[in-house]
Amino acid sequence: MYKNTIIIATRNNNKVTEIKEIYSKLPYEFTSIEAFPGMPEIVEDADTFEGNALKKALAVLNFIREFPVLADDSGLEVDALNGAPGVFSSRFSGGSSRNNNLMLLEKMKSVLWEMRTARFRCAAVFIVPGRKPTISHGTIEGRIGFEERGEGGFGYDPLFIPIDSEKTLAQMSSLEKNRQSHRFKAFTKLRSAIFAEGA
Ligand code: ITT
Repeated sequence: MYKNTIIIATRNNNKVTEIKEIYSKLPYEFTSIEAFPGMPEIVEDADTFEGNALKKALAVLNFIREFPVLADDSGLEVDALNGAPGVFSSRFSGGSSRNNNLMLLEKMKSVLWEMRTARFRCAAVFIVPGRKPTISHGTIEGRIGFEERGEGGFGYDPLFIPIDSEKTLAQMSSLEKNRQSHRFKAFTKLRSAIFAEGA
């Protein structure tokens, strides 16, 4: 119906790679918004991941109009920081991902291992022109390490150690991360909606 093309509404190329890998067996072609120049900037000012994911999906759908759209809003919640950085994850330090990690380590420097619990959350949205959006959620529980470890993944991955793992997400292969991540769980739940909508 839509020539098998689905648009991924993110400017984060790491997310695009992960979503394509999670959906690698689906018979669709996934295209990032980078292929559509002139897209207006999307202001992510909702106070939930779901709200921001819906904003991204609808903004891209309204701009492109003819293809179904997938969007992802995600972030890290740290219990010792009362859930921060949360929806501010990408803007935590106002600088790069590296600066976000250094700032997180600094804020956690006196927090003991047992109290370093945290989780990544992902809200994923799928929307077909003229239909209601489908929303799903995924989380992965873990702890914040005492130093950055690993070169893989992106964002806070060098600090995030899943429960039952000794490695950070950044020390895992992309397949290992993508078997358990918040993004994997949220996007796996969306599969049936994608088929049901006949994208
Ligand atoms: P888009 O809005 O264009 O999708 P973004 O990177 O700004 O790209 P978000 O607003 O969803 O995306 O912010 C997510 C931030 O949360 C991201 O920049 C990372 O800092 C962090 N994050 C989300 N998922 C992550 C993951 O799998 N590993 C490490 N950090 C992650």
